Amino acid sequence: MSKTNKWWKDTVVYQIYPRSFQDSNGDGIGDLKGIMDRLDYLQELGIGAIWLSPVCKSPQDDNGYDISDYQDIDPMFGSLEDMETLIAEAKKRDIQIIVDLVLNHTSDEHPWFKEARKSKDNPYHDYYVWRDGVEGTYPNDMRATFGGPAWEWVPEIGQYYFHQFSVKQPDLNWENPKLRQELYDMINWWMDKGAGGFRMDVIDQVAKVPDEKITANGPRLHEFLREMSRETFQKGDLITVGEAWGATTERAKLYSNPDGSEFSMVFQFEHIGLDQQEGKDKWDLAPLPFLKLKEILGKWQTELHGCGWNSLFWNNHDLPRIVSRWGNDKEYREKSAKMLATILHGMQGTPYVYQGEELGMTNVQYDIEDYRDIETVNVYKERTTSGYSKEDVMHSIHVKSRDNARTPMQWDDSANAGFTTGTPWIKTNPNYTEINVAEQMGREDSVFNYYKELIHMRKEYSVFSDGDFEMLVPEHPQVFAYRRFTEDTELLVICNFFGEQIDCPVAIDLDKYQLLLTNDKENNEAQVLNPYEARMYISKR
Ligand code: TEU
Ligand code: CA
Repeated sequence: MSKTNKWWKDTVVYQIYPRSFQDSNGDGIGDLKGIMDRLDYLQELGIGAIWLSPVCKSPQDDNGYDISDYQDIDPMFGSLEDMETLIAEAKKRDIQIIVDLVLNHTSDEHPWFKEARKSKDNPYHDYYVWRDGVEGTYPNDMRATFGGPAWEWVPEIGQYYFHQFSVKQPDLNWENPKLRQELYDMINWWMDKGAGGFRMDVIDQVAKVPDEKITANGPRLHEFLREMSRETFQKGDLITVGEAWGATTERAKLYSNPDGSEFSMVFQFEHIGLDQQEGKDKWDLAPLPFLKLKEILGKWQTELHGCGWNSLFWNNHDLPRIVSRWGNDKEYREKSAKMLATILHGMQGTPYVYQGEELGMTNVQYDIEDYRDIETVNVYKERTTSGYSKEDVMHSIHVKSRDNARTPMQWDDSANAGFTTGTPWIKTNPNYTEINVAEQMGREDSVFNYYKELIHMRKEYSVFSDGDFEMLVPEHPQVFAYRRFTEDTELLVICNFFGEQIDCPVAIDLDKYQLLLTNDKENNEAQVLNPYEARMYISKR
């Protein structure tokens, strides 16, 4: 147990993307009953919480991140009763359910928006962000994340509404205190239902000021978040995590202030943009600057120590698979997947495992017809009509598409990977016959069993949650190494990030340390690192 006694400091969170996890009724879409059937698997892995991507009622324009009823479940996933059962069944296994709150926008099919667009004096009008204008002349040139202008014309009332994402995701107006109260009531309702925590979608964008082209980190952001926390989270013992693409360490200290005034932690994305060309977007690929990766992760470790809390993740439903991205998904797939896990889980913070990451699941290379993600479909259209070659665009999509993370979970080598008896909503990665849960659970040296060990170690040694952090050999071009230390224990993590054998640049004192975990049991030469080799040492007592 960590010194500060916050349960979420010793736990590992598992993210489920419900539509791709487990289908229970053969319609090809994962659902809540499917998740219930797999709770024993998650308990075996050792996780303490599940972050469920949105399951509320939604037209599914953005796979549930466009909510039309915050207080009901989409029939595609089940019923409210199923959700209550899932929360209760998970609790029996000491697993909390983290509900995904999409508070920056709703669906355009949400009753609030349907009212809001009726007239300027409708009581719900001011729940959203409107600007007067004339058709064809946008209030300004802001663009939406999924392509096109960020403004949509509503002829009936002669106004534009603001949307940072798709046209079907109108932005909520947080300047309106009535709207904020309405959201808080809804959050409290989920707390009464037994939610163990919340993940907050693009929370750094709620305090926008469109006239000044401010989207992230608006001037009233932390004022709003403190109010929300006071009115809701602080009444419970929850894990709360905000998604904040624009977070700096300074801001993260506010978000994750140990006084509990905002959240438990945020997802920060500073390292996530490293393999793209500067000033361009995610599709404009660049090699990973390894030294920069170390510098950034190290900075977050030292700067938040004692005055904030990190979330640790390589993957989520928006990101390509880490083993394909920064590891090697060919001959060193298992080894590099374990190496990446070692780096992440040894650091201070709460680790997140995205479904399938614990198997070393990989990216896919589909034809454009087989992609389902709105962002991918739109960028293909946009780029192929604006001069990029089809080959270039498809290459970027293969490397970065969000659908890399959204292919069905690979349970076994039966048809459709055991995900569904019907036709899956998105094609299964053909490598499921080789990479799947059934195969890995039965094999001692699998990626699954390695994750399981990492998760258990965190519970056993408090140095994982409490220890100070020191980056070792920061300028070394191949090795990611660091030590963690408390008054009585030291943890030493050494990883070869690349595929060549090298001399270990860190001197390992074997009188002082004992090996805790390795992905290369065959190597007896402490001062030689094999390709993608990862080791964790702990000081002897
Ligand atoms: O993502 C926030 C976000 O900014 C992403 O759209 C990001 O820019 C993109 O994925 C990069 O490729 C959150 C959710 O995680 C995402 O799934 C939603 O689509 C988005 O918000 C809108 O709700
Ligand atoms: Ca289903």
